[in-house]
Amino acid sequence: MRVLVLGGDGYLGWPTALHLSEAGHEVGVVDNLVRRSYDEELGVRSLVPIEDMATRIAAWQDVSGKRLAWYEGDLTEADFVYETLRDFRPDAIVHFAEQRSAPYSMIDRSHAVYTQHNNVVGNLNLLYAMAEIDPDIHLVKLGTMGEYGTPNIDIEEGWLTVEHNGRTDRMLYPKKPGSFYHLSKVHDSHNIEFACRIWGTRATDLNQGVVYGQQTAATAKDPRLATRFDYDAVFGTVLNRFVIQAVLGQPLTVYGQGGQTRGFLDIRDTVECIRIAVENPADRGEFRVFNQMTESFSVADLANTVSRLYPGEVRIENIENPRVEQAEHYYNVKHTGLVELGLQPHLLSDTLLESLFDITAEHVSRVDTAALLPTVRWAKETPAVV
Ligand code: NAD
Ligand code: USQ
Repeated sequence: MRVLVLGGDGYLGWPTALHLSEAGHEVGVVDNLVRRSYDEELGVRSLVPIEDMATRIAAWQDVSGKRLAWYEGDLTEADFVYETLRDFRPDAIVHFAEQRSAPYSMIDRSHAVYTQHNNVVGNLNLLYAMAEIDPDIHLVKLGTMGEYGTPNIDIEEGWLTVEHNGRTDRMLYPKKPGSFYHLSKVHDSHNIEFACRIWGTRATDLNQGVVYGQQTAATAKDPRLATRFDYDAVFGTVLNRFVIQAVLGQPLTVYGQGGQTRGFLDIRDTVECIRIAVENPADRGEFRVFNQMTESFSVADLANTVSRLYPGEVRIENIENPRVEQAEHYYNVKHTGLVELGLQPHLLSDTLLESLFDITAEHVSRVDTAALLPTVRWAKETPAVV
């Protein structure tokens, strides 16, 4: 198949592009490289050094003999989106290309507006271009488990059958997200479902949990193929951060008491889930939703696991939670769709954590420890009464 990977310079997009290429697909990569400029804005960098796109693509050709097509541009510019689709003529589009940090979206008004504009407008341009150029294209869109929030009922895969006053309907599962970033994904999901309903678009929305890990079979083949590994409090995700904090001898920053529970998956499962979704397309007009996670853990469980497995001393610190989120809650998620299509999950293992300790130790001198502590707060100070 011809597969266009949007956001192909990112943490997950780059390994996915390689995985799809290795599986025999013709792959095109699209990115505006904005993720690299967030690093400059925040004064941080990936723990593992990453190459520029020209070097990455040349390295993949050296290693595999396969070419990747490269399109540099911004999805919020409609002309660029239309030209890219006309040129590459994809059978499937994997859409990772969004601002994906919850804390970044909560810095202030302008970061919230940027996040929602970037994500919602980029996705809407894409839906129009697909419908007008080739409505048969299958969109595989990265959503997030955080769209659902933490409701006090079981979380289904995207849809819920509701009985109300004696009548029944199948509705999109109600959403209660926890940041302006997570909200942008809810807006995207609604726009995609509407496009499927009115234009017959085919789409798979992958509500992915928090990803951990840094290597896949393809990226491990050459250091020039490495993907990014973020440790800072804005872009670093929780388990990756705990691993890095342990190796640095810094306290693991558990927000609050750590009773928050989330869905997680290994980066090797991310790339495989995408391959499975691409190779098993949704039907025309179908808005298909999969919950892309393999296990649930509380933040406290994760900190204790890292502390148990790290060979040195580890300190766990319960710091004031900078976010507004439920401290303790029910969490029971249905996630059978991808397993039914053949996913064989890599569950969190001692060997994976040990390999992450080694990767971190190799690059530890690149860390700026000041970037580890959270500075973005969800709550607003109450304005003074005058
Ligand atoms: P990332 O920030 O590393 O990658 C996103 C890429 O998209 C970046 O390279 C960025 O430059 C590009 N991009 C952003 N806006 C763009 C635009 N307007 N036009 C073109 N390119 C643009 O993020 P990631 O961790 O690889 O996440 C990828 C996707 O998966 C995101 O949509 C994210 O919401 C979702 N997701 C990530 C996680 C996780 O734990 N990392 C978990 C669940 C869902
Ligand atoms: N947390 C800590 N300590 C830390 C960092 C985080 O206790 O040092 C807690 C947070 O309070 C939160 C949980 O860990 O309860 C997860 O936080 P996170 O930063 O790892 O993940 P999140 O902000 O939810 O976002 C990440 C990705 C995002 C993706 C999402 C999947 O950045 O792109 O959408 O995971 S999900 O959480 O399922 O929505």
